[in-house]
Amino acid sequence: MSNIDIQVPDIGDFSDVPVIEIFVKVGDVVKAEDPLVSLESDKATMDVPAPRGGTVRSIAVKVGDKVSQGTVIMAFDNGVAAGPAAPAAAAKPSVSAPPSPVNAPTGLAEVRVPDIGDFKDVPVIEIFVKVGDAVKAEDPLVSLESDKATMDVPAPLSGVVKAIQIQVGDKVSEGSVILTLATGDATAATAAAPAAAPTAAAAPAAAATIGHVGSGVDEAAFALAYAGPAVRKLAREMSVNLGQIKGSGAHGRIVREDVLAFAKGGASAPAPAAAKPASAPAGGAGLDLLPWPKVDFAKFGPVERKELSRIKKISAANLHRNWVVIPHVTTHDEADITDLEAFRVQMNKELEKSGVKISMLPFMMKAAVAALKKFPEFNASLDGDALVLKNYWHIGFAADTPNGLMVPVIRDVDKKTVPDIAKEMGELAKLARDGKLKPDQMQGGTFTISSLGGIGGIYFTPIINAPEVSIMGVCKSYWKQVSSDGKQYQSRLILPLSLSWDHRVIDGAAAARFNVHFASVLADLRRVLF
Ligand code: CAO
Repeated sequence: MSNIDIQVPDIGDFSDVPVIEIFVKVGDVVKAEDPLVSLESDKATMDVPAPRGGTVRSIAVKVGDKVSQGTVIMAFDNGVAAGPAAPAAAAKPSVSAPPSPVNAPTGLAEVRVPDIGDFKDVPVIEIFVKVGDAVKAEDPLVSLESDKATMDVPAPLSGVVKAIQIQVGDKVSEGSVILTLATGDATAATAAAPAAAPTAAAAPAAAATIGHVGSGVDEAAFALAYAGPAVRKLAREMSVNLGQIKGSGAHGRIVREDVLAFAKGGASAPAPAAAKPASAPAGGAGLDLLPWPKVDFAKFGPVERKELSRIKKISAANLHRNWVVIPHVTTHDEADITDLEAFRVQMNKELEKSGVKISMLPFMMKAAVAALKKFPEFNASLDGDALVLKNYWHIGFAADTPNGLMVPVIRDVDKKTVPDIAKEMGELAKLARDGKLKPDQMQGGTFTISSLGGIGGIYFTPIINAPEVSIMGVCKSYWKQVSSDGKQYQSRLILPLSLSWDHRVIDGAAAARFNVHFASVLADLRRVLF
C-alpha cells in the first residue's frame, strides 16, 4: 500500500512558520478535518487539518521546525477504510489570546480587533488612550463605527500602552493590530518583547446584559485563553473552561495535555471553591457534568444555522456566570397600581405638548430608590467577604434590542424627576436599539429593573446583573377582584413583581419586606417622601 504525502496547505502570506504542536503520532487513525499540527506565526495560530482520512505512517516535522505552504509534514497510508478525501482543507487561523490578565506572560501583547461580525474595513472614530496610559482589562481602547453600528474595543488585559498602531480614520477589520500593551512585570520596565510577542484578541465590547441562558463555559474567559483551534475544540467537546487552565506550552500556551489533565482534575485545576472569597466565581471544574449533547438535527428535519449576534455571545457568558455563581432566589409579590395608573394617564395628558410620554417604568425606578434607601443591602455589591454599600442610586433597565438584551443605566435616579427619567430612558433605549450605547452608559448600575410589562406574562425569574445583588422583574398589569374581608370585592389594577436576590447577601425575610415596601410605594407614591 503506497503512502500519501500530507502538505501544509495555503496559509496566506505566511512562510517559515514554526510548528508549535503535533496532535498525532505514527499509527494514529485520523478522519478528514482532524487537526494534525498547529503552526504559530507572530500574527496567528493555525491548525492544519487532515485533508483526508487515513493512518499516520510517518511524521516529517518536529516541534520548532519552520514550515511553509507545500512543506510535507507527514504521510498517510493510501487505505480506503478511513473514509473519503475531503476537499483541500485550508489551515484554520485563529487570532489567539494570551491567558487572562492574572497569568498573562510578561512582555508585550498585541491587541487586535476582535470578531466584529460581518464588518470589514471599519473606520476608527476615536482612540481613548495614549502611549504610557495604564489600562485595566475591559477599559475601552478605541471606538469603531460602521454605517450600522458603533463598537468599542476593550482591553483584553491590564497593562500599559506601549505603542498605538492606528490613527483616527484608519480602517480596520477583525485581526488588525490596534496597539501594543506592556503586560506583567514589563508594565514597570516596559521590557523588550519576548522573541515571539503573544497576541491578544480583545473581547468584543463588554455589554451589561441579563436574561435566561443555560450554556456551557465562561465564554469571555474562554475567548481570552491562549490556545489554538484544536485545543479549543477539544475543550468545547469536554465542556472545559479554558479560562481556568494555566498553559504549560511556550508563553503559557494551553496545549492538549493541559485540557486533558484539567478534565481529570489535574495540576491545572483551580483551587477548591471553598478556599475562595464569597464573590469569586467557583469555576466550572468539579461539576462532573455530562458533555453537551451533539445531535445531528438535520437527521430529523430541515434546519438552518444562524450564528449568535456579538451581543448575544457576550450576554450568554455573563448570564451563565451570574446564574452559576450567584445563589438566586426569586420572591413574587404584587402591587396595587390603580391610583398610580390614573395619575400616570392624567400626567401624560398634561405633558402631551412636551413630547415626553411616561410609562410605568420611571415610577418603578422612583419606587426602587425608596426601597433601596430603606434596605441598603440591596444597593450593594459583594467584594470578597465584605459588602460594599453604595450611597448613590443608579438604576439599570433591561432594553430589548434587535441584537439582544442590553442594560442602559440611569444615574442618580433619586435626584431626577419622573419626566426627566422618562426622557432619558427613551434616549438610552433608542441608543441601545441603534447599537450606539457607550460602555459608560451601561456601567455603574446599583439595581436593575427588567420590565416585560409592555409585552405580557405574569411572573418570571430575572437573572441578577452582577455585581449587583438584586433585580426587579415586572410583568403586565391586569385587573383583579380584590377583597380585604372576603365579602366586599373591588376591581384593582395589579402589577406582578418578581424580585431575584443573591442569597449570600440577602435573606428571604428582607426580600419579602423589600417587595412589600416597593409595592406600597407604587400603591401610594406619597410614601416616596418617607
Ligand atoms: N403593564 C401594562 N402595560 C404596560 C406595562 C405594565 N407593567 N409596562 C408598560 N406598559 C405599556 C406602556 O404603557 C405602553 O403602552 P402604550 O403604548 O399604550 O403607551 C406599552 O406597554 C409599551 O411600553 P414600552 O415597553 O414601550 O415602555 P416601557 O417604558 O414600559 O419599557 C423598555 C421600555 C425599553 C424597558 C421596553 O421597551 C423593553 O425593551 N422591554 C423589554 C425588557 C426585557 O426584554 N426584559 C427581559 C429581560 S430578561 O430576559
